Amino acid sequence: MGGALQAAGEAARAIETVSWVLIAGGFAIFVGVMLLLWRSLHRRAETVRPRLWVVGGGLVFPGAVLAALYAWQLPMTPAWKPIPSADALVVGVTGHMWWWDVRYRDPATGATVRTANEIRIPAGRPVYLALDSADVIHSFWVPQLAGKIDMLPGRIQHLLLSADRPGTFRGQCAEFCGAQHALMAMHVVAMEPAAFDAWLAAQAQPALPAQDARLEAGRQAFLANRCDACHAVRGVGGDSRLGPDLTHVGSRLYLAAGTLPNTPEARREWIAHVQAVKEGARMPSYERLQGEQLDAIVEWLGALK
Ligand code: HEC
Ligand SMILES: [Cu+2]
Repeated sequence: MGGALQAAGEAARAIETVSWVLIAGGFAIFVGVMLLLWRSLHRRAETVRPRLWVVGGGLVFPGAVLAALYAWQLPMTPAWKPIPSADALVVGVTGHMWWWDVRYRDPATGATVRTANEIRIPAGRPVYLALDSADVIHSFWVPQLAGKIDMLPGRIQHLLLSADRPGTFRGQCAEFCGAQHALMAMHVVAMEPAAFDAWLAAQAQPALPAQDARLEAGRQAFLANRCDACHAVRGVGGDSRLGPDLTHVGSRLYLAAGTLPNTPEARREWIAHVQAVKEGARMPSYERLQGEQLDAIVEWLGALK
């Protein structure tokens, strides 16, 4: 996983370099100003030439520093600017209060492949993200891979990122977007290219058929409780986009935008007590769902790999 400050992609590394230069330069200038202050306090009798200090220290010096910094960082901006590249993988991400809808194009059929809250990418390949929002302004930020960019309703913003190596990189919505803004995280999982291709091919498939009577009971309970009014499970029912696509929810690492690890206990907790786990989330708590029925749904969702 690694800390948020460990850059794992080209764009993030450029930002890291610029940050360190700005911090070091800012510190050096601060020390210089403090030395001047110290000197002025100790040599009261010295006559100064105010014009020299105002023009030199107030105009020429900052002008020269800013111009030099600008010239220096200019060649670096392509590293985080989206340059359309034939090789790039295109991924669409839409922010919702408070989760992420994620879309790929199936290379075999051209059909849209939908998932949520987890963005898998092939390591070493540029990824071109098309970002927008379904409601308020969100902000897409995976610090180890790239800078942050706002996700706006009705407008597509672009971000180019790449991961040097396989790994899991945590992202977080970085624009206050309502009560559960803090629980709007996501994970970018960089995989070996062959593993990624296999993953995408599997995600493009409809939901796995229920293998036994218990899983079939879970599938029926899901439909009987009208979970499909908000959730799509391809091949089972529902085409609503009010909630995350659950076709392969069992293959995800976390639930509800990084809120809970995807374990059977957490799925049970989530479904029965959504409003205790993530108050205000646009899904009702199913407290009346108990015992067998709840267990069956929890197991069936886990089997949707
Ligand atoms: C009114 C719409 C609605 C209904 C009905 C609904 N959900 Fe949800 N569900 C949501 C929304 C919205 C989220 C995302 C919440 C968030 O993370 O903020 C969600 C999240 C989830 C998640 C986590 C998915 C992920 O990608 O992390 C699971 C699992 C889930 N719901 C299962 C169910 C089940 C099972 C039922 C029926 C018993 C159900 N939902 C009924 C709207 C709904
Ligand atoms: Cu947000």
